[in-house]
Amino acid sequence: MLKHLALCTLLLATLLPAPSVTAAEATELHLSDAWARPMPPGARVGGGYIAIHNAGERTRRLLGASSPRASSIEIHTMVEVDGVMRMRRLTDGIEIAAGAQIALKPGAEHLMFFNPDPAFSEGERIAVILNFDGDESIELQFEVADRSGRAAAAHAH
Ligand SMILES: [Cu+2]
Repeated sequence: MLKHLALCTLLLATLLPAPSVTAAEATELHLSDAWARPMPPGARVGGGYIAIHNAGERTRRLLGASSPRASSIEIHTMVEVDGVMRMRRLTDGIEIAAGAQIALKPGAEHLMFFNPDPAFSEGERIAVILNFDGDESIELQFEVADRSGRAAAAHAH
């Protein structure tokens, strides 16, 4: 556990040159592997993915997100409807149990960026603010990966 926490802190330090935490106390939420998909020309939406580790002792919730590069961001999941996978908005956000790590990833929960202009292109960084319960907001950069979906910012851990 300690090793994991240390690694998370290290990744946070690497990925976030200027983390801003607006909560009164230091965050127990460790964010890593934040990346977004490059968008084909003309696309109106883009997908973003991230791992969130709740190192605290109480359940937390990701409530929403915003970015200067999108008109809005929704939290989506994928559900099967009549044999077809469809996206569905999670209006209550995503719960992160105490001690748990969740991963937003392709084919599962994800952030949906609406109307990025210009479209996300490989190699750029997208500023995003994630809003959690308890009035906690964390700003970080999502790195746009190559088309294979492999993020330069991705670290196995
Ligand atoms: Cu979506």
